[in-house]
Amino acid sequence: MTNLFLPLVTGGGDVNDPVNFTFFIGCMAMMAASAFFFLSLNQFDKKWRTSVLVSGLITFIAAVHYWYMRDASMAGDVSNVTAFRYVDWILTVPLMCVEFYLILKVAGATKSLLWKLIGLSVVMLVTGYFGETMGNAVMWGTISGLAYFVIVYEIWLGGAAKMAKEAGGDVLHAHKILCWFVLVGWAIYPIGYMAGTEGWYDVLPTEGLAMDVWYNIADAINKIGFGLVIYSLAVKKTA
Ligand SMILES: *C/C=C(C)/C=C/C=C(C)/C=C/C1=C(C)CCCC1(C)C
Repeated sequence: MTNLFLPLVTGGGDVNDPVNFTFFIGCMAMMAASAFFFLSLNQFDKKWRTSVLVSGLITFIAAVHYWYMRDASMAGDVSNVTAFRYVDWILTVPLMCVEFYLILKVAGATKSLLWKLIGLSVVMLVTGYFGETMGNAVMWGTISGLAYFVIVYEIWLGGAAKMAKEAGGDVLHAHKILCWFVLVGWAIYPIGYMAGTEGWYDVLPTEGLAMDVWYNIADAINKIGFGLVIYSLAVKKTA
């Protein structure tokens, strides 16, 4: 098994290690999803093409970062994995905010809603990066978690929720599913963070899986699954 992959990487780590293995499979899944989204573009009405394009950009940006993270992980270069991880997120999470904005535009979503969501995600991610790289993981993680809760509030009960209700029908339905992704799918990330950093939560059984395995599983669910919700909304709206 190892020989099959070794020529492709610089490091020479063990592919059977769950962290390395999920980087390989995650990379492949993100590539396949990108091909799927990009090649489907022509079938949609112009208005919905941008949304599906953004789904493809999210998985494509992730695929490129997974390529590098896979290499860094095989080489045992943990700090580069962390850097690539957060560069990936700082690009893809705002694009997910753009997805919310694009589907709610029919109900009059404003740029201010978009910037609010983007601002909150930047706070969430920058503080998370500080927590992973500078110590004080509990403090930074708490600030990050607060920004995350405000995002959850905004889309479930705040301005975005009102617009989704106004839009109704397929848009409301898709918005609801995306809300569940953010509430449940995104909650996997703080679990991974707790598995990989030190704090009061060391007593919890989260250490059973390595931080990067949690993150890789979460990314597959949230990037590909989220994209498929947008895809199926575009299919319904085009039919
Ligand atoms: C495609 C990537 C996505 C959807 C990444 C999402 C990342 C998060 C929701 C991260 C959240 C964090 C916390 C809520 C607290 C601890 C630090 C983070 C950054 C892991």
